[in-house]
Amino acid sequence: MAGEQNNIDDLLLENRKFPPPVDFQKNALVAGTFLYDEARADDEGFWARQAAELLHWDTDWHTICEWNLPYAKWFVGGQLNVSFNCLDRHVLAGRGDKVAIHWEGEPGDTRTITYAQLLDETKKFANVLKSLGVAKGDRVNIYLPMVPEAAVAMLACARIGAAHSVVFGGFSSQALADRINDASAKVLITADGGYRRGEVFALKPAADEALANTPTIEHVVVVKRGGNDVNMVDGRDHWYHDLMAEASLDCPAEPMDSEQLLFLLYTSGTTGKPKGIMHTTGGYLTHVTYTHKYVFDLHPESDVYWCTADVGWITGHSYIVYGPLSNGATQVIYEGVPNFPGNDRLWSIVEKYGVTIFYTAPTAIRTFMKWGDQEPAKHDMSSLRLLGSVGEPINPEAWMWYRDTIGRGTCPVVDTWWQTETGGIMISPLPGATTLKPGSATFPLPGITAEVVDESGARIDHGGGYLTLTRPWPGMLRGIWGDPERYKETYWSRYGDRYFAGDGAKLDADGYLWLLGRVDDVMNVSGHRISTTEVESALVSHPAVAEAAVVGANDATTGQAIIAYVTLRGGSSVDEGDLRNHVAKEIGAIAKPKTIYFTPELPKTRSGKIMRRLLRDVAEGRNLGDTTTLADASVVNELQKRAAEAPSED
Ligand code: 7RM
Repeated sequence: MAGEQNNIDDLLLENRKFPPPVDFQKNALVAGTFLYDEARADDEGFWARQAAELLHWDTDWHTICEWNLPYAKWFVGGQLNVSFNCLDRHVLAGRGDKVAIHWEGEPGDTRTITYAQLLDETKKFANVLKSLGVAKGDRVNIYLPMVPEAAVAMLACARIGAAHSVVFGGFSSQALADRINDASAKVLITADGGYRRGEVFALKPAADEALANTPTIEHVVVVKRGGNDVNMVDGRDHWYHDLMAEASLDCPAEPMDSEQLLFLLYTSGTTGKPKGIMHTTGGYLTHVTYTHKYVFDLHPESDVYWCTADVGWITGHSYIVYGPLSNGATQVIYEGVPNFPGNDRLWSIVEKYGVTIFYTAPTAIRTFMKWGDQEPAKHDMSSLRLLGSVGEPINPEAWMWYRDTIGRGTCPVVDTWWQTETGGIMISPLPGATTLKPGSATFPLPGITAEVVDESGARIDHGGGYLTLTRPWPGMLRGIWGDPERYKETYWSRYGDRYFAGDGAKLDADGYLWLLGRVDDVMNVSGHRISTTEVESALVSHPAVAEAAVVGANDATTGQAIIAYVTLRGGSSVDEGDLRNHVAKEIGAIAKPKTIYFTPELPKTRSGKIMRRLLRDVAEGRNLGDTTTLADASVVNELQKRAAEAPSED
């Protein structure tokens, strides 16, 4: 309950537990506590061992970690090349013919790309970049659909020490121009268009619009994918295939300093201009290689891994490009939407490629629930052995559905908490070692220390509060591009020398961590600080509900009142009053929504996060703020219309 400390209430009680299945444990990389024990005894030594074991270094480091709060440097003095680690070393070890990428286009066309082929493409494209004047330290913008060239472009930048800045193919020309200008990028890599929901969407025209206001761009490389007509500006714009036909295959990987800038990735945040999050070379690659291996219990010789993210999201950087390739994994990359041509597209891909490890977002899982159990039932998905989740808190019922319906009731589910800023996974089970609880990200990984603090910054060991990280970690952001003050202010000012993630979290009696959503979204009802996550989970635990978003809207009596937006499962219906009572029964009367709106869709970002800020605007009758990062803008217009029409409850 709300204490004097003004912490976040702890309302939801979840008692189900799932120890690692015996079969899974038999072959698991980690089945006991040894990694935790080692890391607890000496975390820097632990990370140094990971860096040495998992990566190829051209020069050894002299200092594991140099920590001048809030700036960290890792493996100082060490040198390595990221593309060498992701490609050359596998080929040199005789694994050149191993499939790196099973790529499936939305229309059904496919490409199979081995490590040797990916290396050749990367070397050639690195030479292309050089021929366009790109040098170490420069920035290159990437604005592509989910085609293999996106990975090639990123790896080619890494090979020559240029930093990439990937912008979601779905973002507007204005968003692209802002990001190019903030980074002063020299080259833009884009495509004519890509496939989405059965149609070609044009990218080059959007890029052209941006390019009218991006004075630093000297050259544009255009990948042919959509086949749509494009305008090519003489001298500035070049077809990827033309440049590649001329490019030399000779491009040795140059050793880079461990702290060489690897990429910028912009996070939109809820306020202000996008922040260019900076990631560097040695620490980042150590972190993503280590987490990809152990969290997904990767057996590269037999696993087929599939992460459904877009490369424009940090998950695509860390767990499609860098982590899996560094580990020599075989993976699936799919270009399109999950419901083309039918709602079973993903499951047909699982069956076709024999996917063993599947990593997706809660928003996708709840959408699959909405579409119904008959879709996965059409396919043989017995190859799956491990499931992962990332991006938002996963409601316990969605977790159970995922495990039961996608994972046959036997696959462990790893709920992985992390951020663009953390670079890689921070809080997650190890599937062969951790007893799972549905909806809990469980514990910090070996090498990571996370603590929950109260309003005053004091550590608490039970109940709700604010998630902080207490020690530097290798994949941590190195700053915000061009704005050191904002870096300090955003992450390092609220709780002394702790990193503040901006998320609420609680610890249960067994020490399990439960993420409670962004603290900016926490609702204040009659003095109770209520997390959006817990009310949403209570709503989703009703059998008729697939997805829910709640917000606190100004209320004359209670300060804020809970307004819920609910999407039902296919073929289900429920009475609003019954649903409100269901929430009261699950987590208490204080958390009962005042009003529930039923809606077929919720407003989401392109990476699938619910945009509660917009729902709050709708609920309080305000004009909508920035909607440029919304996946489908028509959703909020529809909700606004209904809010204006709806009689208010009570
Ligand atoms: C990887 C990614 C970061 C924010 C983070 C949280 C939320 C992500 C989980 C989660 C609960 C999770 N990077 N978040 N994963 N919340 N459980 N497993 O999403 O920069 O785009 O977003 O996403 O609020 O702070 S991100």
